[in-house]
Amino acid sequence: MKLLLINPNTSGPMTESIAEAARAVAAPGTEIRAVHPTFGPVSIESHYDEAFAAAGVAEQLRLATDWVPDAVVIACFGDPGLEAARELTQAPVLGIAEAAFHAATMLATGFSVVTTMTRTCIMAERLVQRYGMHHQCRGIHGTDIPVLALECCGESTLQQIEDTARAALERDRSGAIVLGCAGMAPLCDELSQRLGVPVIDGVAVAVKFAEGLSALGLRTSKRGDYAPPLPKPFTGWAGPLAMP
Ligand code: 2AL
Repeated sequence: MKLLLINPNTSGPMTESIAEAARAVAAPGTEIRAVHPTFGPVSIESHYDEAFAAAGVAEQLRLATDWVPDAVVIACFGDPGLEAARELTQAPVLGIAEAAFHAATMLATGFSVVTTMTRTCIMAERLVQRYGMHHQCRGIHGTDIPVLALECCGESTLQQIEDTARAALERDRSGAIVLGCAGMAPLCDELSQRLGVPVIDGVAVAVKFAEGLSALGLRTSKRGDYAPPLPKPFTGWAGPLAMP
């Protein structure tokens, strides 16, 4: 199967490390193409960043005409542009936050999220509510590690995430940790070993869910609001992204 992995931020090195984490768990028959938008923020840490990132995700789906994917993964914890992406394709589209939350609820009665900047905790909280996960999500904890610092993550950054996760497990009485940034994907195995509880990286989980849905022949519903967007002109720089 062909899996389009979209990193909604425009960092090349982060796109590569996310792709590596995705390929490490992918089945032998899964071909992963990793891309990022041609415009927008290098990291996504605010509503403003997210607004551009959502358009960037749509751009990358519109560009995927010569290589039509069987499934799509949006690899940013805010799941920017997820529902727009579902309008644009029949392939299943998975956001890493939604995928990680679902996996966590199957592995523990309660989970905690450990993320990057504290300000993004509020954004994650709203995502949890939108997905109806507020009964199982017991806490969201910031480390104040900027997203781009995860590109070259040393022991002190890893230790900071581990310490925050340990405190979260204790304080929230949680059974699992959800990693709140795609840039944390390469750290998942090490953190799992250190913490001794399920540590869920949404990138890995979304790849496996995508493979499963695709293998079952399940596609995004085109009945209702995930039907293709109505054709109309777009103006200004967004002109080329208009639906014909
Ligand atoms: C993210 C993420 O996954 N990628 C990015 O640029 N920002 N999310 C986050 N909470 O830091």
